[in-house]
Amino acid sequence: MDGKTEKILKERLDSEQYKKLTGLENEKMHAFVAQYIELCNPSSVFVGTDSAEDLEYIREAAVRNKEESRLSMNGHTVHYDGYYDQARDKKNTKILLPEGAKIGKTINTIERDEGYKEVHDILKDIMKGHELYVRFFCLGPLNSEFSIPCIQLTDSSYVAHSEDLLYRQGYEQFRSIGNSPDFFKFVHSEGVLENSVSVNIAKRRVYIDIHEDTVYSTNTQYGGNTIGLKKLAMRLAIQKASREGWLTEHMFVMGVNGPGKRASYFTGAFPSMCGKTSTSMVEGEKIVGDDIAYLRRKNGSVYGVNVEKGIFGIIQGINPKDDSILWEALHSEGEIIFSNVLKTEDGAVYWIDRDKNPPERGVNHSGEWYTGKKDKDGVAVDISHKNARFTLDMKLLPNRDPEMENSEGLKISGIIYGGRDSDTCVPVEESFNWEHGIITKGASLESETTAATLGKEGVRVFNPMSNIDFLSITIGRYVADNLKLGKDLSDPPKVFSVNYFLKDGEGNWLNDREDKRVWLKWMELRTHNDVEGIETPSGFIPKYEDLKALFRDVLGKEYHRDDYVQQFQVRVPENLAKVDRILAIYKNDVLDTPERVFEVLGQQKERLISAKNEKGDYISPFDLS
Ligand code: SPV
Ligand code: MN
Repeated sequence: MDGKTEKILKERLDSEQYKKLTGLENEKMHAFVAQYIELCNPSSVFVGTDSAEDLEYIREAAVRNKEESRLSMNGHTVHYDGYYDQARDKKNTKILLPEGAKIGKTINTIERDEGYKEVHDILKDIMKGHELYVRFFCLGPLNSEFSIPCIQLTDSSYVAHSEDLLYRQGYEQFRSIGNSPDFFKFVHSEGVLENSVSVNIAKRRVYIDIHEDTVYSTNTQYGGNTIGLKKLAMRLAIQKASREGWLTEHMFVMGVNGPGKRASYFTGAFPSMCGKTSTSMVEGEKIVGDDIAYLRRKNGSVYGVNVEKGIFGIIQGINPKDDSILWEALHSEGEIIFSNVLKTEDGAVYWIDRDKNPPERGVNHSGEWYTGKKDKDGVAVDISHKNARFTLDMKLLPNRDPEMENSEGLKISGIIYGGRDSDTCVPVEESFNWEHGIITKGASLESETTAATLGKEGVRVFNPMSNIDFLSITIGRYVADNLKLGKDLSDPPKVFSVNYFLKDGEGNWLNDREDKRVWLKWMELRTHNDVEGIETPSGFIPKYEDLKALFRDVLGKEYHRDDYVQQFQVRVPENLAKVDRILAIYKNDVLDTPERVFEVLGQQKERLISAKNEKGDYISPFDLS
């Protein structure tokens, strides 16, 4: 290490921490730690290895620093983010780009030198009076071609603690890379705290340096803005994947059990609040991961891994009937961080729609809370925040698939795209082939806004592969990378869409929440060609007989013909409108749309028009087979 680095580290680290840091011989890592200690100026520095003692230190620090407080159940703690710091800050999240570089208008950017100056000014002395935690993690399974070593600097013990639950420890992984400069770096500071929450929200920034693989996050605590390895690392990993020929996806990974002892792996991309975690957690199947996957071409197929090992999940609505496994885990002893929920006097927690007996008072993200409370703008304060979360290591879940640590990754049989769609797509459909699936399902994904998000309800938002918030490359290049992943493979995954949100003309749901368990089983059977599909203009849908049998076997329910027809009829006008909306976006808003996108969407449109001419606007599946 150079003289300046050595001087800073010797001065600012006690001998034990110095020994841990220099136990890893990596010059670039040492220089990075020294640079940000000097700039951020913490009062002390703690370096974490993978040891149980070091994990215990972080756990205790989170309580000592009052970023978390203990609940009555053993291992449970609660953390609060500031009232105005409850979600990802899209406006202040920017990619640093050299002058003149372009990545399209959906991605927020700032000129690199200007961004550096701004964020370095904010970081100056920001950790005064705070302890800095230096932590090592690994994205993806250890010792694998998927592994990406990471270093996190943060002055939040809550962030460090969350990462301990969510990511594989990486001190030893770092040792194995020696002096390699190839790792991701994160600098986070919560800034000045009052009542344990960040107060300088006006200086909240998430700035992403895709050339140096570094992300800076300031004056915020909410996990989506601060947990470096989660959505911040995704931007770096999407760049890296594009350079190296693989994919970083906003996807769960799960094993679906088929006949006999067969299990087939699926990945699934859904925008936030569209049932992604609950799908990956359904009863009877196995969870590998609920949020982020890396996918690679291998052995004539696609292999995937869960980038994480824990879940940072939405808690609103979790109830014993629909989420039996999570419900049980959230009510058992074990290390769980609840965030932005209501804490009652007896140290229990409550969230929106937990059950029908909400307590009348307690403490939540707004401070002391009581029924009818309004905030300073006169807006009613819910019992918990809509984006309130739980954080746990998946080892607390009985349905966790131990194959998640397989360093080879898992062979993916199917990829699922799902969004919130009240009137267009059928509940489940298989595409004709990889290219058709990527273009008409993944790259055409839309989701309707809900009452839970700001603005008007029911507005369709374009969200290709549910990854639009995290892209650090142009949409055209990203779609081209997706097309390439499955091209000419002998055994590519099948590509499906699901839609849990269909409504009838009166606004009633056409499906129950548990029906997704049937769609999963049908997709599993299709990946082995065990059942036939019915060809429609937009893909293959299930036959009534097959669903009838599955509804009976999986849910013990009678499935009626009328329901099938209502759910699976081809809605030609709505599908045509969707193709036109998507074509317009790729024509007008995307800089570098691959030509195949126009061709494949154009063919879909022609198929829809000829079906309409032959059979009318709404076509029963019985008129197709
Ligand atoms: C999501 O919103 O997609 C999440 C939570 O998984 S966050 O970490 O905020 O991205
Ligand atoms: Mn997510």
